[in-house]
Amino acid sequence: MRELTQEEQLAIQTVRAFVKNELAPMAKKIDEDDVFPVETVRKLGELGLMGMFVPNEWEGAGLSHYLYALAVEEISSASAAVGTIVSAHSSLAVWPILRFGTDAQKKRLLPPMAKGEAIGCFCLTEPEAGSDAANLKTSYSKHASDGYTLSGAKAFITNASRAKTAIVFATKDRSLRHRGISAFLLDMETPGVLVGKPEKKLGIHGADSCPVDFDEVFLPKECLLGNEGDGFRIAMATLDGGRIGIAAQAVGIARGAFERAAAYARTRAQFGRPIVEFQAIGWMLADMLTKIEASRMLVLRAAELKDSGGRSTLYSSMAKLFAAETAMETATKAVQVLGGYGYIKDYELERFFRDAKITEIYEGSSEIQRLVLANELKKENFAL
Ligand code: COS
Repeated sequence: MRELTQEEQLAIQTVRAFVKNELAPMAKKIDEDDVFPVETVRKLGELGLMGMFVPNEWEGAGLSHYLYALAVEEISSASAAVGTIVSAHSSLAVWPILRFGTDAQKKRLLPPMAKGEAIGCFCLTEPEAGSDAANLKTSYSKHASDGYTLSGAKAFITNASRAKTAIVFATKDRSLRHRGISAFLLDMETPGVLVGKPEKKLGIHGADSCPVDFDEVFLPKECLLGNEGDGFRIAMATLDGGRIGIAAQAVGIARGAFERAAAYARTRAQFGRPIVEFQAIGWMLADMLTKIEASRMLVLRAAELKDSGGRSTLYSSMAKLFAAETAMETATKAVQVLGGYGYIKDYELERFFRDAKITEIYEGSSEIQRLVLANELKKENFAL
């Protein structure tokens, strides 16, 4: 972990003030309403939090991935749903444009995205292509007028109901598996794009996950992101960053749950003393604290690698795996510390418990992270 620069210190103070004064008081309502929090996201945009690592040149805040990870943790410690919205927008939609887009694409798309005026989404997952992402069916073909026609169905697309800009992955020939896949930049208002109703989910209420259908959608040739056939590698490189965002979100969820459990254990008295004095509770809290801190270190290590321009696959997957399992374990134990109070909505812990689960599932399940890690360490040049 490194020292923050003066600019980063100022930025994180801004995030903390926003979280404390505006987001935390709204978090319960966002969960209960289960509606995309338009106003909150608008404020995030005003504060530069929808374009944190976008350079000033493209009207972003020009900060590091390191600071971005800390900010997503802060946001998620109050509202995991808002953490999801920020992370999916920033890591999965803004970053691939920044990394693989042409100057013209960046100039056109990044400024409104960095200000939160245009929300982004990432259309990879399909009803029958989740973990096996290369098996996707959404297809494209060359159009007579030098563009592309896109058809197919995507599933569980975060932010889709409000998104303006989508990164869509489609294949020209399924027999080529991942080598047939290309990435496209799509305006969600294009004719033929149909966004379905947000799914009713266990947690992260307010962060919409929708089915999206493409019915012969025409895309001019300027919409291709990177080269034809590079789509799968673009998706995987993007997910290396996305997994840092979700790991940071998991640290935030774990921290939110831990803080509530620790505060309760210090004040709740049973058998004549605060329950934190009982080893069963004190040790539970000690384990939570240790794992949260270890998770944060992995997240920040991955973010540092991303800032250095290196491939962060190994650390991204370790961070996502460990932080997600820590979030689930911490939230489960935190509910246990509060007992009956942990199980009722007034105490908010049940929200953290519900929200934690998704971190073990999306942007590559824990099983997929283990698979990625096992694949990495099979490589001849593997080194920590
Ligand atoms: N960065 C850049 N390129 C990568 C990469 C990465 N992190 N990981 C893999 N690649 C490249 C490989 O180098 C290979 O390239 P070549 O064309 O040169 O051979 C190509 O991508 C295919 O890699 P691989 O053979 O490992 O692909 P698989 O089909 O076996 O899939 C997994 C690998 C399972 C890891 C991948 O499908 C995956 O991550 N699945 C989960 C998807 C996911 O997270 N979905 C959530 C969506 S958002 S909610």
